[in-house]
Amino acid sequence: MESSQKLYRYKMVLFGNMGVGKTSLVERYINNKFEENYLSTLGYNVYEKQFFFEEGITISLLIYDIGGQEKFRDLRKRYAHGANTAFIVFDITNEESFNATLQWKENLFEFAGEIPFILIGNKSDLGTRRRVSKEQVTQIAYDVGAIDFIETSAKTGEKVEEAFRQLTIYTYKSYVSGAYKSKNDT
Ligand SMILES: Nc1nc2c(ncn2[C@@H]2O[C@H](COP(=O)(O)OP(=O)(O)O)[C@@H](O)[C@H]2O)c(=O)[nH]1
Ligand SMILES: [Mg+2]
Repeated sequence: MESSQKLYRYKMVLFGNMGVGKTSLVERYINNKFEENYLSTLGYNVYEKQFFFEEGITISLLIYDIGGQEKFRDLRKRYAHGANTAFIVFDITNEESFNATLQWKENLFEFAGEIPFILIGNKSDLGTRRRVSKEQVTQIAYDVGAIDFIETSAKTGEKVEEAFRQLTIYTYKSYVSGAYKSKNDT
């Protein structure tokens, strides 16, 4: 029995337009699979992924994936309540989803407080249909105060694990250092 094993648990949410690939990213990370079509779900699903960080420290990410009713503000509010960390996701082939980034950040902060988040440009496998330049993304990532910007493909799996891992570690480090105050502490 490991008596000195400490478990740190954080709630993560994903914000971004419908269709950008939020559910697909979660499915890829949790189950390592990709399906072209998902049935809309009501409410939200919760997954847990534990990450062995170092001797004696395990970080658990509770990943909340919002379902098809995500356009409703009340649901998003319930969904985001108490979240510690987030992805804000857009689709690199969809300009409208990119232009919504600032609004998503404001919505996230309104419901969850000022929590750390990574900006994700998903569908990197569709590079030939790219509608958003890396320069534009670097700028908006800076403007909204994202920890980082990562381009992923839930379809091929490119950078998906890295993105979740990076968020997990950054979240742990920032809450432990006191840079952010965990809602779960109060
Ligand atoms: N080519 C490609 N399609 C993707 C990717 N991620 C998601 N999709 C597709 O985009 C659509 C919306 O994905 P979904 O995960 O349901 O988006 P959500 O509404 O943000 O949860 C689905 O048809 C997915 O198969 C990706 O990385 N590449
Ligand atoms: Mg979804």
